[in-house]
Amino acid sequence: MFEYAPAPESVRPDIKEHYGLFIDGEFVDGQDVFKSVNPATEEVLFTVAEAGEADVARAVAAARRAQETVWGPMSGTERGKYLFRIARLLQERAREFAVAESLDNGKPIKETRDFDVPTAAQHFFYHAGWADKLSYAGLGADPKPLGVVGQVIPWNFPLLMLAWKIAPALACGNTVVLKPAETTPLTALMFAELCQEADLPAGVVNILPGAGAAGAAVVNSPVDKVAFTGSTAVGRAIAKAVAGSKKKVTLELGGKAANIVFDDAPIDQAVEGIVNGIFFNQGHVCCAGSRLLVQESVADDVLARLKERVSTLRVGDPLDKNTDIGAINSAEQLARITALTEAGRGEGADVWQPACDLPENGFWFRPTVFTGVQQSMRIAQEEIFGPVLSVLTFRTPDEAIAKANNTPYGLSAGVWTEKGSKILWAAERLRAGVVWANTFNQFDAASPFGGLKESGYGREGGRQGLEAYLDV
Ligand code: TXE
Repeated sequence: MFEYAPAPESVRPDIKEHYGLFIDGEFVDGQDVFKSVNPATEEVLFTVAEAGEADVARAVAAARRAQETVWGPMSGTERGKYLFRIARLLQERAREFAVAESLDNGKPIKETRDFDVPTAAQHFFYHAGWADKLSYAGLGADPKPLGVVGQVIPWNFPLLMLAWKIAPALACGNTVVLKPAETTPLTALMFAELCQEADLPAGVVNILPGAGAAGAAVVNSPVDKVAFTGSTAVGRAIAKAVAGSKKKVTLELGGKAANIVFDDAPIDQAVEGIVNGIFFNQGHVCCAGSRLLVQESVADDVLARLKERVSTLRVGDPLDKNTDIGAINSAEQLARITALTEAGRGEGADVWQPACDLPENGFWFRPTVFTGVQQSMRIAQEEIFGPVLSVLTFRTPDEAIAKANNTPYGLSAGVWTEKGSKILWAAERLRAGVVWANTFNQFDAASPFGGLKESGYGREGGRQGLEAYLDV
């Protein structure tokens, strides 16, 4: 996608022993301190200040001042220059960010190196280009920023979710108070340092680490808009909290995507797509292809090839370039995955895992494939958010669509077939915000992303993503 600035392979990020909250351009103390742990070793990586209500209030006031006096009145051309500068600095420090993300999150370095960091940089480049062209976005002649935006993000793509939130908000002339997830604040804090390096005016970006209480404080503060990515339960609580206020809200929540393999699909290609769909990022992906729907006539063949392929996946050290599946992000998430997997066994599904050694310390889960899955089972309905695939079969295309749509979610889906007409037929019937055909997990800053049903509302990316940050 983008060329990296040359850097030695062994580059290590300069991780500080302690980070403060980033408010009004400076690192300051918070109400408390918490630890961030490397999920692959359980060692403490650093300590970080935790934001309380008073800190959030100070950050929102700083963001308000910056929005009204500097960032809002600034020309789009000038704002774009800052965003380009941020994008270039991210590229220059790409190796460092990739290693830091793998250490704090547990995901494999080949993913942070080839996906998370370059895609985050791309998001800033893309939105830098919009900053002086908002009147051409087809959203009205003179769209205005909303003001101060409160943003709460999850731990599965810490830097990328930050980019998805901050880049469009800033391009549109808003300022930001962002709370990263409690288990993965590192790259957000490094991004704060990068904002200083870019000479971004104080108060335009504020980063406030903390847990759910800090997130709730951001949601309840006098911001003009709330943007959230996370669980459906918290999304629901946020929608209730802002109901009746002037605050706008967009929610990107969970998913239970169907990856549908028809009998005329290119099977080897489909198997790669199934593996990528569920095992990318340990399955900590809202749009993960967590349900495989395979046509009965090819099911045995697909499953045999799938198991063979899954047996080759390497589980282990996130910093090893050959690792395919890294650490589970936290003990809590490991417990959730384990509990749902046990529920699948209990409900009578057949479980298969390849033999592989797991490191002694840290949080790990073997790639897991459930067959004999019924639609009513919890593993067919609930988001597991781990490397666990539930396989169901179908006989006719109509049955495939009915099964695919039979969950509370509607974020994404995949279709594998030789026939273009079947792709269009399926895409029209699938209740999902994103449908991939003969591929999976493809993202582009120019392409709007978001869900239907309990997967939330609003779009991120593309021209449509700007609408969430403008009065039009
Ligand atoms: O999510 P939470 P968790 C799903 C996935 C996972 C489950 C639980 O199924 O197994 O959610 O994960 C902040 N007000 N997804 O517990 O709690 C929190 O601090 C405001 C799907 O980690 O939703 C963090 O910053 N904020 C998902 C963020 O919300 C609150 C990504 C997400 O945490 C809050 C993550 C509150 N009351 C989990 N409570 C996706 N869509 O990609 C917590 N937070």
